[in-house]
Amino acid sequence: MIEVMNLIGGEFVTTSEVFDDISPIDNTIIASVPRTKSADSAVIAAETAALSWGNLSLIDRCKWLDRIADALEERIDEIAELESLDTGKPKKVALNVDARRSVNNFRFFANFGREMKDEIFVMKDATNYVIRKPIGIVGLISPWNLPLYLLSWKIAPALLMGNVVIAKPSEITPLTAYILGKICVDIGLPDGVLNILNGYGPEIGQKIVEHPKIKAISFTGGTETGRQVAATAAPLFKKLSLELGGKNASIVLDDADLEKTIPGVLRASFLNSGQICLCGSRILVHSSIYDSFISKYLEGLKDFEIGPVINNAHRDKVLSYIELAKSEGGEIIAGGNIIDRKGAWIEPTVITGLSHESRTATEEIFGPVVTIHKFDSDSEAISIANSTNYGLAGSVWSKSRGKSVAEKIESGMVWVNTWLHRDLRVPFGGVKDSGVGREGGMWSISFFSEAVNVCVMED
Ligand code: TXE
Repeated sequence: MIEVMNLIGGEFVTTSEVFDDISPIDNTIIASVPRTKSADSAVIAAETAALSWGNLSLIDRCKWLDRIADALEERIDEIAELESLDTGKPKKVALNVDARRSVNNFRFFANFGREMKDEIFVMKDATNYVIRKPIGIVGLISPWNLPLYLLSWKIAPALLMGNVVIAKPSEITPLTAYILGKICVDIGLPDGVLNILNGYGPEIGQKIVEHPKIKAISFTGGTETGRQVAATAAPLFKKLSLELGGKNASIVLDDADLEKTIPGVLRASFLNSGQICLCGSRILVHSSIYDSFISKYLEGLKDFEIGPVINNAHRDKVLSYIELAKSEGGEIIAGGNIIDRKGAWIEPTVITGLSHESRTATEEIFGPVVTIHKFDSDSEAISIANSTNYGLAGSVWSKSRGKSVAEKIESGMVWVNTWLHRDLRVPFGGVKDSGVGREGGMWSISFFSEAVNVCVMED
């Protein structure tokens, strides 16, 4: 059994009380996790490190990100193994999505830092120099679905811009953050630059958000939790980035190439057992190709490999939505049942016949469940896609009209004839109940720094 420890000021420490980390694969206890209730010692450690880390040159911090990336890459199989153990996702998904993209997050921001240009604005009689200063101590809080991938997405730019970090991984998936901490200590990252606190969200997560010396919060998680985080942080005037839930539409227009569309829409439906906020949990199909789409989609589903969902409680939440769908008049055309094996396994489930205004089709389920709806025109598809309180992502599948439809979707990101194809320079985030702010490329640089303008009058 793994004993997860907190990382505070370069030391691995635990707490008097610990709790179990349960594997979703077979419900065995795989680790013990510190139930941390105070952020004070991490804040002191971070404060001690802040000045020297912030005074390093940008280039020196880029080199540190490279060192972290290299060290992660050396242990990439171990990281993938632990991520698969902690989340239940298939090992190859843990390797190719979670572990590789975590390494890439550090490498990307190292290179991005080296290529950043000075921001200078020249007037006829003066010159403006934009300087980006560290914020100081930043709190980074991440969810259980892509544990290291989403936490590294925050840690890399935060460190790059000279901040010191207090990171709080999900209590459900603490293992890879712990490994990251060990790797950072092994390569000699200065003490207190990266601190990792484990524990329950409403306890240590809340403590991080409310701590007066933690000046920015980057949060990824559920919309209701995001609301709580915002309510705590806003009156303290903390910088806040919220990446929340989604109920994204995969829109299949009448001219879509189904040979390419079906695999893409299936992947958007069930990758990571549907536990990615970017997943396409609503599939909108033009009525003229609906029957052909359904038969090809169900055929393709037979070969789609998924893992369990994160735990039994979440499995039961997903099941409750399948029951809700039936009560709302939905027809289960595939799946719908628990898979009879140890762990939190549930069949990939496809539901038709529901109103797009039903609760099943408008509330986030965050599991292997999709609803499929017909439409007769592009404008109707756009209206249905925009009809939920969420606005995170989406995809449009069409030979000729993808971009023009995509531009009318109320969300932060839309893919055309692909899905989850990521260029880390682009803005990532959502609108409405899917969050506030953007991260990625310059958007991360901007969030994790305080821009100061120095205007120099020419003599
Ligand atoms: O979220 P939770 P989960 C969303 C996804 C789904 C959810 C699943 O759509 O809704 O996240 O992740 C901590 N103060 N996204 O269930 O419960 C908690 O300990 C401070 C969107 O983990 O919100 C955990 O570390 N922190 C996303 C983290 O918040 C608190 C991509 C998230 O927990 C807290 C991935 C509190 N009061 C998932 N309560 C996107 N948009 O990119 C809990 N936490």
